[in-house]
Amino acid sequence: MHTLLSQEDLAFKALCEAYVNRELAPLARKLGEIDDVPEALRASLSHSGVYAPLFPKEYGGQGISAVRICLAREAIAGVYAPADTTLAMQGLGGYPIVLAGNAAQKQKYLPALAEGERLTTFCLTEPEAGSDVAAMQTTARADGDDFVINGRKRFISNGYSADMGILFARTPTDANPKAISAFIVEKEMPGWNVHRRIELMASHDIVEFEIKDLRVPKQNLLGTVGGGFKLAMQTLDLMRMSVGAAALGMAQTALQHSLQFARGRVQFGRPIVEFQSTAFKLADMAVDIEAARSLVYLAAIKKDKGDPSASLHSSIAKLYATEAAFRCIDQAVQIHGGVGVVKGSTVERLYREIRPLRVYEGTTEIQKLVISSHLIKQAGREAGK
Ligand code: COS
Repeated sequence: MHTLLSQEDLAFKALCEAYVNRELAPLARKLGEIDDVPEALRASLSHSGVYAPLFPKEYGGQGISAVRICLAREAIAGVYAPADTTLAMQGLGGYPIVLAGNAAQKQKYLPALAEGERLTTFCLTEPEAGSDVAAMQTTARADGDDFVINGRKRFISNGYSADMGILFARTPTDANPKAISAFIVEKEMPGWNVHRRIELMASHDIVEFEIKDLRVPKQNLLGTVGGGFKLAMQTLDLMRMSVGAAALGMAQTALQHSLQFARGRVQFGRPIVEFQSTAFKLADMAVDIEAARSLVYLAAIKKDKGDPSASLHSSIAKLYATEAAFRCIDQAVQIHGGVGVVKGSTVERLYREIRPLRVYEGTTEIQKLVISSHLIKQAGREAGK
């Protein structure tokens, strides 16, 4: 698969892997499972260079590259999931500004995000609007020079640690009563409060926000009134395939640990790797990983080329890679036997960490909806020819 990558992509991949081995892995051992972004992690990520493919050159990045976002997530996620979450949120909260920000907004926010000086988040999901984004109930009402926002946002990753975020709210007009708009919000703005922190099966900075009379200056409207839904979808188009890349990184770690374990673990007088029941599991894992890698890189390459089928392929890659990684990690636990279910073992941690990836940024079932709707539209176009 690596033959598909350019020399520059391979150099970036090597940079990410060197950073992970040299700095992130020791930091992960020191910090352990965390539910916020400590200063040490913030600082480490900000000088690592991994944010660079999320931002244009003129704002401190190296140019948006889906391939490199995927390479960074693949290298990081299997070693330290909280670092991967922070990288992902910098993309989810930064890319809407890249897509729809005006010159002043880009200048104000993007360099600080590219530097890692500010952390951001993406406030889309609500208690009554998870898969069904259009059902959102948070509203923004124009009032003088501001919008006044009221509502709730739930399952917001890095919500506790982020300094700012992109917040989506309903802005009904006579012409479009269902309009949704996007706003740039900052932690200091009164009315944007963490209502509660949410404890997940694997430690994660994730919160529910209560938004009460949050006054956001009109200059913080991102894009056009009513342009928020498409902006959210376009952002997910870029980032969904990279969830697949993160899953791939986790599965790869599970395979490496399983191989090492199976070569050393002796049962019935032989290392268990010599039993076909183990060897076949390892082979199944390798096949799943290679297939997932192919789909993730293909989607990312299509995205970088501006291929119109990139959205379809992003969903295919997210769906396949997260499901495949879940299968691999389950097999890894099986190979490890009792050791695999001991709290604190690598595969036990991965087993908890992989599960949410089949849910967030669009469940597997939502990816199937997106994929089938592309197929149906395509068939309609062909029938109309
Ligand atoms: N890019 C640009 N525009 C898009 C788009 C995309 N990827 N996907 C949809 N749109 C547009 C459609 O073209 C349509 O435009 P028109 O009204 O001009 O025709 C509009 O957006 C509405 O699209 P659609 O009818 O498909 O919207 P639905 O309400 O049926 O919802 C899904 C579509 C289910 C795909 C969407 O709600 C979704 O992605 N849900 C999952 C949310 C999610 O991932 N949450 C995780 C939060 S982040 S951790």
